[in-house]
Amino acid sequence: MEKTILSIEQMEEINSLLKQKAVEAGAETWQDRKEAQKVSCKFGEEGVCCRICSMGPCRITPKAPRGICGATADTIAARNFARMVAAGAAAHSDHARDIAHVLHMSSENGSYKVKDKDKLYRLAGEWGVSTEGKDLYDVAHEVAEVALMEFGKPFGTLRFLDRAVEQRQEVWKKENVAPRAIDREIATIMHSTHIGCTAEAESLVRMGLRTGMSDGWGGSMIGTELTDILFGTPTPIQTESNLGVLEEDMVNIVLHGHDPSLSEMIVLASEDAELVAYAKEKGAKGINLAGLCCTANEVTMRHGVKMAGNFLQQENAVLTGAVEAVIVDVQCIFPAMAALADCFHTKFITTSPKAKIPGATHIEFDEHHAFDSAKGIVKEAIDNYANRDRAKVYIPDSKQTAMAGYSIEAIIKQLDLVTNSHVDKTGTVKPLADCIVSGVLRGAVGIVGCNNPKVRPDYSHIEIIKNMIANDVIVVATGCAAQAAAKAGLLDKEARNLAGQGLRTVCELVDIPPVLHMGSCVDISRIILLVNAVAKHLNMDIPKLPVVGIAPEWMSEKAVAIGNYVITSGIDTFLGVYPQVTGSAEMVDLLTNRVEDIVGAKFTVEMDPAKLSEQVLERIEAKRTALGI
Ligand code: SF4
Ligand code: MSK
Repeated sequence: MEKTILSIEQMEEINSLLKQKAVEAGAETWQDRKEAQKVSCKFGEEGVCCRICSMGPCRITPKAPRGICGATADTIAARNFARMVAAGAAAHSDHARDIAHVLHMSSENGSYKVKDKDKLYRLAGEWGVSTEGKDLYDVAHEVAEVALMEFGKPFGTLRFLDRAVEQRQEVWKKENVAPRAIDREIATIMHSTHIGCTAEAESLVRMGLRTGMSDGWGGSMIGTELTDILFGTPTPIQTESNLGVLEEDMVNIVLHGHDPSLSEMIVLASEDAELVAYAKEKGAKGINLAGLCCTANEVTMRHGVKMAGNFLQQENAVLTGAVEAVIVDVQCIFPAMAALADCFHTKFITTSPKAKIPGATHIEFDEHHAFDSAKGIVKEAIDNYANRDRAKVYIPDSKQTAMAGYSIEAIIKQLDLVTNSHVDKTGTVKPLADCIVSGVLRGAVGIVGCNNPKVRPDYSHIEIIKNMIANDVIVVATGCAAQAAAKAGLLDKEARNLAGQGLRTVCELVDIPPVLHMGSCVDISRIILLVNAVAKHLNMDIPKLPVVGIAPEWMSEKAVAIGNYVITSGIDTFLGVYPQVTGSAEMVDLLTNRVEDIVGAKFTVEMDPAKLSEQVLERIEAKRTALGI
């Protein structure tokens, strides 16, 4: 046990050793910048600073309770919050749009091919795309076109809403939170928050719910489905995590960002015989890939690529002095990485026109010649191996085993291996539902989201996960939360020894860890669909289930969009960091109380992970009591 599970103190010790390397190299890190920022601006923190027109900026104080146009704290905080939802939904959904374009360019002889034909045909069936007598790629292209229409279709609501349990669909219709086209919802928020439009907080909150839904049941769900079709639906796979996955004598390439259309090609390129031989020619034993953030989750799930770490680990990777290249695409990339890389031999390579960073080496990734383009980028890393300064190298001796790749299909299959309870081809969630109803599992939580220096990094994730599993609550995780779990050894099957008796028994029977890695941030759509499948099986609306979402260390606008679609899906959501709305009592009341009357779920905010865990367990037990189970 001691070997597999790493304590937060052990993790922090490694961080301080690396921080020391930064000091020696004269490099600045996020800790220095946090320190330089001193206390956050109170107006920004509370969400009551408005700068959406040039009469402002206006800040709300007791002496100045209205902006120049008359906007109140409620209006300003609500507008700011709604715009965060719009930006988050845009980021996830634009990622999905790119994947749809990649599916549209897939071909038998091109770089991008269809890997999961069954899933493509299932989706074609769901969307009414005929397959009979058609070439596989004609079907793929038509499905991609239908997906692309979801972004801008003029009429109707999103297709994936039909997947939801009927009771939930009724709520969405009644409350007018069923999203129309994805881009339309984002544009509507931007319009409604323009000066002189919506001033009513509740109306903006409702728009946020609907726009969040355009992410969760739109962009993110499209992203996940089409990524599986292109690159394969994940199956359980063993990997390793933490900075110890870097190798002394290999070309180390760290992939960071989100879009698998780049990272999948880099994986293929790094296995290319010609490039491996080239790396050996340059004196290395081979090419070693490791991932950061959600790109790590994507390539781990499908190829077992090792995970270097999560959001606040990105600078640490460079500080090892052993990384030849950090290759990035979009989202969650510190602009500071360029200057940091300059203190070492590391090449910081940006590849997307959507995320150019001053000081980086920009090599635009060409999807039309994807494999060759990826090979060119990998070659840059190999050429840099000779420049590594051995005196600066420090690879921490810490490497945890982790299981990843738990798509819904994989979870159902894994449960069925033992229970053999289903007969139809696609399987059923009956075993999972049975475990919850019988009380062997008290409930389930999804733990997701980022790191945030406002709280002790990784501590909240790890503490909450440990508290959940010790109380027989199964955990599914995505994004940087999943990687915090991986770094601590909680994705190892051995971690079941930390679980309560019920969960431990389930883990032993079906041979799973107590924390299931379900993928990247867009893959929270997998969690939503799993919960939805259990609700359908039990024929009840989602808010009744003993299921909760937790984002202990969230920081991004994407996380705000996610929170909105998770509650609109009927799942209570606990946050470990306050949203910037506390300057408006109306907004606090709406998000933590009245929104429950609209969608049957609400936000709870608690920064202390022990207290948050207690509240989650209480909520789960209250739901069980209400169900009489
Ligand atoms: Fe000030 Fe109103 Fe302009 Fe905002 S919209 S900056 S509150 S005048
Ligand atoms: S990468 S959004 S820091 S989870 Fe998806 Fe991690 Fe949060 Fe980015």
